[in-house]
Amino acid sequence: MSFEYVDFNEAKNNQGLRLVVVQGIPSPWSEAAKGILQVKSIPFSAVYFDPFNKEMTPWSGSTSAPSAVYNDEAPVSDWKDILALAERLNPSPSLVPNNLEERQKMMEISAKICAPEGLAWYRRLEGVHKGLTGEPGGFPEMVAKYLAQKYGYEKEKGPEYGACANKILHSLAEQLKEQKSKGSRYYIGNSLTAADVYSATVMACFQPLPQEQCAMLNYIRPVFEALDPNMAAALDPILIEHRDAIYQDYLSLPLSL
Ligand SMILES: N[C@@H](CCC(=O)N[C@@H](CS)C(=O)NCC(=O)O)C(=O)O
Repeated sequence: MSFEYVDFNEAKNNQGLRLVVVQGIPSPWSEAAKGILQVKSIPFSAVYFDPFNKEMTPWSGSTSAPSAVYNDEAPVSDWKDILALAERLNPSPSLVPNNLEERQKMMEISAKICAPEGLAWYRRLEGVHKGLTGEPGGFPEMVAKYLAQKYGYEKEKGPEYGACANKILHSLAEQLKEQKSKGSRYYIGNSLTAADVYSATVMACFQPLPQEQCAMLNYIRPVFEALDPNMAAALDPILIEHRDAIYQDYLSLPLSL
């Protein structure tokens, strides 16, 4: 299912579901939100997040992206709230298991990827640290400064960020291997859940899809591709195999950034 981009005024004046997304970067939270809506065939229009547009934040309810604004309801921007909104707008196919234990496990894995102090969070701070300390593979300095003040960068923790991300990569790979040994290619049970979508989309921060499929800003690609030896070792091939299978079977390519 495809979607179209509209400008801010059109988005504001429209009804239905409007999704504010990051432009030119496969930002995991934005790509996961698009993916979840597409898997569930929920129509939406997308609008690019503009941190300089003073009218955008009061409307979207967030200083970041994504945000989902449905009709005249209060906007939602937390990944859990966007998932809950999608489940409400179209319960089927459900990306949240019915079984309580499986649901808890699914939310636990998803939080490891999306929550503050999760995988995407630490990977971003790792790139910020490298950018601010002049190490290769970091965000350009201006971007690093912007992200540092916005997303909780602490200089003294700089060297730990990569190790924290690696630990999570390791636990995700372990979960996929355990599932594989039971004959499943999904994180939970035997069918697609939101955890699969979050994992597939966050891999862009470690091994983005080729430019033909993921036409991202040229100064961000080297940052997302930069892997020090520990991170390269933590990025188990099963994570990329899983990503490729989920994109092939459920998500849209090329990405629309
Ligand atoms: N709202 C998300 C987090 C969203 C987020 O961190 N968005 C970043 C992605 S890099 C963003 O909008 N960055 C662009 C900016 O801050 O200008 C959540 O559920 O925690």
